[in-house]
Amino acid sequence: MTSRLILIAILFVVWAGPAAEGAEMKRDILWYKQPAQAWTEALPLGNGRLGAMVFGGVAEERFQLNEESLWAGEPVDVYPENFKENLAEVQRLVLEGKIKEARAFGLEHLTQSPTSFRSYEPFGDLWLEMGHGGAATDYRRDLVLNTGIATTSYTVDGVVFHRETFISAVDDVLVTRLTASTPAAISARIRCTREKDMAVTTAGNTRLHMDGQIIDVAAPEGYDDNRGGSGPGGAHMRFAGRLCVVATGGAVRADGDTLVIEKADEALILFTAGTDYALEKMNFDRAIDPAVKASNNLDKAAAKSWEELRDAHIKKHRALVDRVSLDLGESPWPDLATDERLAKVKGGVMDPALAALYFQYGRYLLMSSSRPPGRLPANLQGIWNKEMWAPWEADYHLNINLQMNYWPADLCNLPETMQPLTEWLGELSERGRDTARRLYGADGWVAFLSTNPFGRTTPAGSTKDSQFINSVLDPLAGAWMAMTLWRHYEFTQDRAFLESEAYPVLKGAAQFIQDYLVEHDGMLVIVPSTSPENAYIHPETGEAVRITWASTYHMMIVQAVFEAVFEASRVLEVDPEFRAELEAALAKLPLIQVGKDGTIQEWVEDYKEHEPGHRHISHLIGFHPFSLITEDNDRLYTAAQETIERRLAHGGGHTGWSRAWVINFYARFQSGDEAWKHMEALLAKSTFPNLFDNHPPFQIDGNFGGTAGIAEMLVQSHAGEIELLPALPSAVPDGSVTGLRARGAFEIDIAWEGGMLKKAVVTSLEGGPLRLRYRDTLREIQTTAGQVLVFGPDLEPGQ
Ligand code: FUC
Repeated sequence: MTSRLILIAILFVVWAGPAAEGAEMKRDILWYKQPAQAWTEALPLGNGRLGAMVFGGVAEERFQLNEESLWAGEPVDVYPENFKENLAEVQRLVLEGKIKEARAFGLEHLTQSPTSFRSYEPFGDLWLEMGHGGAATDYRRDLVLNTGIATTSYTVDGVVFHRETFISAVDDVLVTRLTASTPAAISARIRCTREKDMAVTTAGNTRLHMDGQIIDVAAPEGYDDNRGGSGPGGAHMRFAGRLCVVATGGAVRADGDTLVIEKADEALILFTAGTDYALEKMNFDRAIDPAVKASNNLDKAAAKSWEELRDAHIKKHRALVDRVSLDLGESPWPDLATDERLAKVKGGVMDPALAALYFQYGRYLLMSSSRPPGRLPANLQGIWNKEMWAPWEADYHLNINLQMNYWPADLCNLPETMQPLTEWLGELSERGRDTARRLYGADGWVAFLSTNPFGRTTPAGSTKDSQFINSVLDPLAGAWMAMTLWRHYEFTQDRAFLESEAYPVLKGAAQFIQDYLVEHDGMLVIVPSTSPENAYIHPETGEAVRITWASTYHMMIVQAVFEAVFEASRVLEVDPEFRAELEAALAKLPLIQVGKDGTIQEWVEDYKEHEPGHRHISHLIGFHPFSLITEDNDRLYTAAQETIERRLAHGGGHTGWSRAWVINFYARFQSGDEAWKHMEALLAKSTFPNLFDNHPPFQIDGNFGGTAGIAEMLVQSHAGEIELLPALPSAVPDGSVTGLRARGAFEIDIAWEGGMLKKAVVTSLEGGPLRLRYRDTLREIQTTAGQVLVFGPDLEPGQ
């Protein structure tokens, strides 16, 4: 047998092996013909808590490791004195049009050091220095999204080597298995490294212990270096990693701070890690010993065989992944590697199958970075970060980014990814209640632009200026985030969730807003206000300024939150008085204005924008992700279209997430071809070889926004109906999707042909009214829980 045939045989055996895998499984695979040279070529694994980037090296394998809670710093909040009184002064100045004075006064009185917090950190790197040489043939590495297993295989000196790695959500460990086509061929040195503050020791001949406590690093250039809390040597987070090797044949021995595998037939390496972070405290809990936690975890996993670990992992993984399948047609280059196909798109030839892969990858990334055993939501980089000070701290940004991360959660049938977000947001809102009271004397809770696992709910920013402009001026960022919980209820109809988890958070957001609103000219408005992160040209001074009152962005959040809380309280039959107050307040909100250029006015006056092509398109949140502007309102709908066109004409959509938002906008405009054009641009301009979104730099929101955008081309349910194929691109005339979800708790399968609906299957998960639309046909049916309805091309009942 040639080595290639052996390789194929091994691949087949491995593939056909586990009973958990059905023969019918369609495989979504990222694959490459060479090892990753850069981090953005490596392949991500994750179980919601642990993350790894697999490089697939030959002479040396590298797993760059993450643990979701490994953050520098500690809880630090800042409470400028007399905030409420000084805010009142800023409000007065803004309403009198004294913007410059308002800015100077606010900057001085509403900010306080430390303005910033520290960063999410990588755990370190696990290296496997292979005993064989580096000259390999028949190289291939891949990531099978359906199983969550990354595989590297190659031949050196006639021996086929094979490495499979996954991170199990069942056993909470990273598992890698090394095999070879001949006995006694596995020799490797195993090292674990981290830039700072970690001791590595061996325990016996088969274990590595990594123990540490974070030591501060310097803030990046441009930051006010005033991060507060404990500095160097202070009380930062403790962490530990535990690794063991189980070899078959040969020997394993300790050598300094490394382990050496000698001439084994096969070797299994298990790794896990933990910290002393406790979500309930949003702080360290020194009663938690991360080393004990990690060791216990490792011991349990090490008692299991490779097959047991792998089969349990695959079963759990597939239970989520398999819910949705998507076929957008064949790739023009089915035999090319993923990076080669991406290069073709960059060269101007779209690949529909690559878009479908991107979609499944988005689902894969969300479940890998936000699900139990994880407790924290997906941050700006999901869970994957290699920098000791990550861009924007890899924090939670609440003025689009964290929201976008969860756009696919329900739509793409991964409701369990909402769990960490829900719990974290619940804890955050508790901290935010204290802040609302202390800073504003307000009820409810507040959170600003950027926050973290330590529950920062006071304004933050890298400098005082950014603390004031991005945070102080945007106290409704948390309220926008709360709407994600409302959407989860809309999709699931889970009343218990609404009652115990969503409603307290939503109501608190509405209470804060209620207290923060100011009566002005008979209207209720937000003062001061801003529109993330854009500026307008002040008509008198000609300067670019960002302070205003009643920005469209803010007033849309107010309306959306009030309407959601109104509806939620009605569903739960609670708070009738509060509901009446909200209703009265809703009647006093200013109407959305259309500017003289025909666009939705971003600011309270029809100012000239400073950056007409700005990446943030916040004045359209009423259109998407909210549905305050729908086709029913012709004037605003047309203005929303003009808005996006104007942004794009001036270079908008140039960052990954901004482009992803544009895809969603066009899907909502039912312009499938435009949406597709921007999907192509997302791949061509903002995607790395490992299909990570390139903001730049890597930022995961674009992946999630793009994923949701593709789903929104196929099913929408924001306007009181479930609409099938609302924005089907003409480039995708034939295809199918199964398992998407819609509001009202429905699961949707669709097949289409020649650009037309062929068949739809709607499963009613909870029972209730179904309003199903395809083009001009609307069917209204009362369903029962579990009912499966089949429809033909004109939505006539079929089979
Ligand atoms: C906001 C955006 C940037 C980036 C950062 C994380 O500041 O304007 O584009 O996404 O968040």
